[in-house]
Amino acid sequence: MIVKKYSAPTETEAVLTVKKELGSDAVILNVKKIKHRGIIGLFKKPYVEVMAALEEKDFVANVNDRNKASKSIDLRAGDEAKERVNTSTLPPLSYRPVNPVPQTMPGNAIEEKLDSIHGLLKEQMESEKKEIIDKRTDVSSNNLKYLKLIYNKLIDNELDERYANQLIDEVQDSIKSDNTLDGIISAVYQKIILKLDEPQQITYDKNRPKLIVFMGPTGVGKTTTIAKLASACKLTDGKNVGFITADTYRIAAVEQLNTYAGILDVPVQVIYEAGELDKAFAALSNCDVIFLDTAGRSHKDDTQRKDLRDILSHIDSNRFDVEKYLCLSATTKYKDLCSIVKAYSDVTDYKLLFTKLDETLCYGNIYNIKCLTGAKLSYATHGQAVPEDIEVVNVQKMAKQLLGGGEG
Ligand SMILES: Nc1nc2c(ncn2[C@@H]2O[C@H](COP(=O)(O)OP(=O)(O)OP(=O)(O)O)[C@@H](O)[C@H]2O)c(=O)[nH]1
Ligand SMILES: [Mg+2]
Repeated sequence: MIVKKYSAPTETEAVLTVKKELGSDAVILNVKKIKHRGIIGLFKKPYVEVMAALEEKDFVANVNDRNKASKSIDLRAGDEAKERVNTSTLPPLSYRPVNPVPQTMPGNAIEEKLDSIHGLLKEQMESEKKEIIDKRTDVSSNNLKYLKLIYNKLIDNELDERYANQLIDEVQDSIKSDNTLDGIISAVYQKIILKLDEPQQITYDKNRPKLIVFMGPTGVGKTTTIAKLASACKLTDGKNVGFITADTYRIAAVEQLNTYAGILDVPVQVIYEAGELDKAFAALSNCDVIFLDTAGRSHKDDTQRKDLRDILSHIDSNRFDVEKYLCLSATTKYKDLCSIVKAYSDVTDYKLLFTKLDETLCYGNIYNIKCLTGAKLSYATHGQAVPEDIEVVNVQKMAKQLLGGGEG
């Protein structure tokens, strides 16, 4: 894994430099605003430091692909930018940071919060009486003890053993034999962020209206989440929004969406079967963004699942820029989540949207389901309040939580 720091006057410039140098697969590990210290610092403008990482294989591929004419850029902390970035030649920038982690630590430390994880693990190590036994018992080194403690922390946070082992194995392969606890925690932290990948959010296509389909089990928060996102679409992004509900199984469901539609002043169409979709699309022909709310169904019921398939097969992807979100509650048991995603395995290209993060202390299942499905993460909701209780998944925060940093 390649980890590099880039500094620039603004976050956008720093991220553009990352994308230019490491390519669009690079993952932003951290963003911090740096103020110059001392009296001289009062006269200097603050700058932004971005830490980015990339799997080595991607880096090699990017280097090979990179235009030979492009010169290297030295934007180390404190240095003046030696070359301005020509933004017109860069790959598309999909990164929009949400809640960057506040930073106060200077220099090389990766995260202020990782210190507390370090303390936590150290304490645990001191109180650890029993011998650490794992498949690598024959090699006795501090590294293995540290890795074992980190492994236990990940399991405590409900990471599936399979994924925890995979993480530890990959980190073990990449660390030096005499690493410090800090170094090892940082390596695992960075690996988790790379695995969680850059979360996706709603994008707009200039040429086609957007159709956003919400799927998922009963009661996970689909309709509430639609209201949260629709509010941002309309009020922040200034889009013409419309709603379609296919949830006619519960009288209250139509009423619920109608209530949100009334508050937001957006039109609603109700459909009873997939065949009525075209009529609904025609009625919403002036909308830039249409949210389609499907009925929450038992993933175990084949007939109910067929209704969703009918709806999806009726959608013309040439006419609409379609995005599908599979809503899952972060409070659902891992075994049930596995069975739910299995039931949706024939639906292609969906994004994962996790709800009810406020009702759990452990986010391991989010990591597990991300790894299991390979689908991109998107938003996470953390409460019932509309529109505010939603954000794009903050992978840095999540990685810290998985390592025990969110405790207390
Ligand atoms: N604590 C918490 N509650 C939430 C969150 N999102 C939604 N809810 C609540 O979960 C309940 C169900 O929400 P809905 O939006 O009706 O869920 P749904 O998936 O549309 O349900 P069905 O249409 O019946 O399948 C409501 O009481 C919501 O207020 C969240 O992030 N946190
Ligand atoms: Mg609903």
